[in-house]
Amino acid sequence: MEKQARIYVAGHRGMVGSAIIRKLQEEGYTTIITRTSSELDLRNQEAVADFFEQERPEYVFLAAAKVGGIMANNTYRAEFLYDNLMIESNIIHQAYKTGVKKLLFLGSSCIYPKLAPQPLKEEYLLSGFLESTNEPYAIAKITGIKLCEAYRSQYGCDFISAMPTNLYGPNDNYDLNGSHVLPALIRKFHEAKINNQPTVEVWGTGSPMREFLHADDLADACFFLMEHYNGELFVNIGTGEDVTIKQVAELIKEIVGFEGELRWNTDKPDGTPRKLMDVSRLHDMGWKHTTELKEGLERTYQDFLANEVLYVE
Ligand code: GFB
Repeated sequence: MEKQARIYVAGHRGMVGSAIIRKLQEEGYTTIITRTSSELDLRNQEAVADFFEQERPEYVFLAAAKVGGIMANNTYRAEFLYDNLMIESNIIHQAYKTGVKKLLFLGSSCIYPKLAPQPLKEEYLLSGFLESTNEPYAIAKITGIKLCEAYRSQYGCDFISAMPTNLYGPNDNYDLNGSHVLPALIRKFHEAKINNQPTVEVWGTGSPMREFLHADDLADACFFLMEHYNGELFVNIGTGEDVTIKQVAELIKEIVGFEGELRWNTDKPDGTPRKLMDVSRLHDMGWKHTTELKEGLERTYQDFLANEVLYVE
């Protein structure tokens, strides 16, 4: 990508999009195009068509999506399917129509079958049943991958897809009903410490395993792929290491300095037992993450403290 290139980052206010913007700015890109959701409803086909006609982006990072943790996925099943299908269909189709040079679509590790062998290799896609709590989101993300593949094979578009593992970092969602596990636990332990509560409720059994990647590492990998990859097969992005929810809960408890007890609520779902990414393709290309979990969580807790008023309305 030339430094003056017109780059559209869809979803720039979210955790992923904002990390991509920081990375592009750091690299000296000067023409970054953004729209808030109130300026442009990405579910609206006509509005997206007008936007692409007017702005004519040359490169697109498709980081806009309706996202959330296990409860949000399971509760708002219709929106997780509809909103995500509309957003990605509209953007990918208009990118094709207006001759975008390259597009990167971001998916999720939940595209893999619930009981796929570990670690998850890219070729395990569509080899078994999905996990039920996030099936609508996974179906939408699988569709996004297939859209990129189809526009590539039929029209020769350079559209690539990347599948990040579970993410965390600045601008995460700290709403306890909608958030993922790390921001939820940072907030719960912090508030419990401040209010001298004896216990904190943690969901599920604690036995599921998750891999966590810092959003800045993800942005770095997205930039790397945009510069160096133009294959048909999507690419996993992760650290290649995972921990149990119990281990990560203990780690956050220690970082925040909460001294009470954890109370496991097994009425809440565990979700997928394990979803560890096989990141050997990305490693073979020459990219590796730099932020380890403990350091990343310490930074994230500092960011939470600095922005608590913004993050917790
Ligand atoms: O991060 P999380 O919501 O999403 O939950 P998934 C991960 C694990 O942490 C589950 C447990 O086993 C939860 O039961 N957990 C423990 C908690 N305490 C909490 C808590 O207070 N809040 C939350 N949210 N979880 C999502 C998918 O799955 O991951 C999406 O639903 C997407 O589609 C995303 O793929 C990356 O890892 O289970």
